[in-house]
Amino acid sequence: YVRMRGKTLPVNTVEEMKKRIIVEKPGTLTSFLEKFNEYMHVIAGDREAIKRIAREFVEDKAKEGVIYVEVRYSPHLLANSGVKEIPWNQEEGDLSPDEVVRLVNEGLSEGEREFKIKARSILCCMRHMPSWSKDVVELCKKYKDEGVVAIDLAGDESLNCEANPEHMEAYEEAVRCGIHRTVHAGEVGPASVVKEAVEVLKAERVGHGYRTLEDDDLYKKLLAQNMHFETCPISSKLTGACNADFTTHPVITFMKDKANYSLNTDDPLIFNSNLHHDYQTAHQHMGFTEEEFKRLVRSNHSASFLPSSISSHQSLLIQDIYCKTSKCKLCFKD
Ligand SMILES: *[C@@H]1O[C@H](CO)[C@@H](O)[C@H](O)[C@H]1NC(C)=O
Ligand SMILES: CC(=O)N[C@H]1CO[C@H](CO)[C@@H](O)[C@@H]1O
Repeated sequence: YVRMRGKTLPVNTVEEMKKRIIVEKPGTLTSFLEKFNEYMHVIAGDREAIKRIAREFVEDKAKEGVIYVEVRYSPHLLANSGVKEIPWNQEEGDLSPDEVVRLVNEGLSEGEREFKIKARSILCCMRHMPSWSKDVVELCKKYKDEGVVAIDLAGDESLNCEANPEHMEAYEEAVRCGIHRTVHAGEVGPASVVKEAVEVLKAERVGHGYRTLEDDDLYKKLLAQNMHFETCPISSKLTGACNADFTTHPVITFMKDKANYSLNTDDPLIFNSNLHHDYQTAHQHMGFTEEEFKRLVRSNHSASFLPSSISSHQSLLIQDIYCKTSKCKLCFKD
């Protein structure tokens, strides 16, 4: 398939590819992000691949027992036309970010029908590409009723700490148009990035947010506001964002303080992981009890970016799935 498109990967088999991209030992966020260079040039610009990945993503989540998922991506990083600075050293082609969003929406919808779960998407601005952000918010507006629920700001916080004016304008527009907002912040960057995300960009959820704990005043304020933290335990270990010792993980502080937070996978492909692995880690190494999982799953859903009429209906379903999952001992084996 890869050869058909005239593109090459540096390997011959899936196993070899896995070896190249899977992160097994703690590294840095920068080295983790470099893994995308190994394969994104093959997927970006390919209509069939993009739609198929979206559909199969829903299939994977359904198999994990998830019934509602929000998945995030950068439309620009999958396009090869109509983008300032075409990514991954691709030749100019004819797939625009707008069409990427339509393809992903189609793939997710097909997956929803086939696997009977709900899948929504969040479009990412990239810290190092402020010139894309205006497009991103426009795409969020355009596809608001077709599966896109929010805007995000992603990328390497360790290289690009402060939000650029173009990111700020995009987030202002999102606020103005009622687009939900989340921002990767305090993953490897300092607490000041979290402060900016919340105070300037008006984020309603903070992606990761571990380093919020370094600023006690900010942390207390966010606790009081019930700010939501999207934590990703396995990811945080492998990107070096947190200490590899899970028993001292910031998520434990969030748990003890009854913060508003969720457990998420981040990049299951590169971490060779899934949601059960994150829940299991929390159970085995962070002292999470069944009570806490129940509280999490219930508050998770109130933090989803679905309209509230849909989300109250979902609440029962999520609890139902939680019970099934715990009975089948997937999360709690050993
Ligand atoms: C948690 O945060 C989300 C996202 O901002 C918010 O919608 C939800 O109401 C919060 N939950 C609680 C219990 O405050
Ligand atoms: C803990 C928590 O936030 N629970 C909420 C989950 O969502 C339902 C329905 O929206 C609310 O009634 C709960 O208070």
